[in-house]
Amino acid sequence: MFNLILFGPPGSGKGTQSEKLISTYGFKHLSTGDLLRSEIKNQTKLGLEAKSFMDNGQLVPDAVVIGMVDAAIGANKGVNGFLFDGFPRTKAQAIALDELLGTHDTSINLVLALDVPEDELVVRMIKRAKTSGRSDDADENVQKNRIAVYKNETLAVAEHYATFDKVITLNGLGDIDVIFASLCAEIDARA
Ligand code: B4P
Repeated sequence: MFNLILFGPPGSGKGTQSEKLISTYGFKHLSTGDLLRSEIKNQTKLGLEAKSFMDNGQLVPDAVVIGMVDAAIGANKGVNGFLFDGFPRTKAQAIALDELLGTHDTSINLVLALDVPEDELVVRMIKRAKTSGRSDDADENVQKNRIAVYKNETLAVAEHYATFDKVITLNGLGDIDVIFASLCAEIDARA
């Protein structure tokens, strides 16, 4: 089993590259952003709770997200590996993920971090806002807040996995297929 975290700031292309990686490697895709948006669409209690955090560019509380991931891992026993996209986003989530995977006798093999300059992130989110229908894309202040939250809370995830020598940082700027090829090279060297 090979478990991968695709890491990076909001708008760095995690979702874009995840789609390509799952069709090449057959990972089970676990995007907490997608799971949360599905809960909102279905107007579940969890979705209603998550929406106000997401609309403000804040993180949804750890306990809510960890519970959701626990259920998703439990529902997908026997897969070849997970691709975690947008999770973990805090050190507490990273520690919880390590424990969860441990109970299934597996662990994170690799963290691939996409490096994209801040001004490009904003450009991408403004562009995505035209088609995504996402309320968290539309407002520039919300985008700035998401980047600040990334710096204050999410960078600690990369630091956590760096202590286990599991992080590779790649250029996330430029042609999508070139970035994809560089991600594949790192996976192929280890899988
Ligand atoms: P997410 O759904 O995870 O989304 P994201 O970080 O905004 O974007 P991503 O990096 O996937 O970028 P994309 O490929 O779309 O999070 C949304 C919200 O959910 C969070 O703010 C938070 O509130 C909540 N949430 C999610 N997970 C959570 C957790 N674990 N804990 C707490 N809260 C959580 O790319 C962006 C755009 O750029 C696209 O339009 C794409 O077409 C374009 N693009 C991609 N690659 C490009 C390239 N190389 N060049 C030019 N454009 C490119």
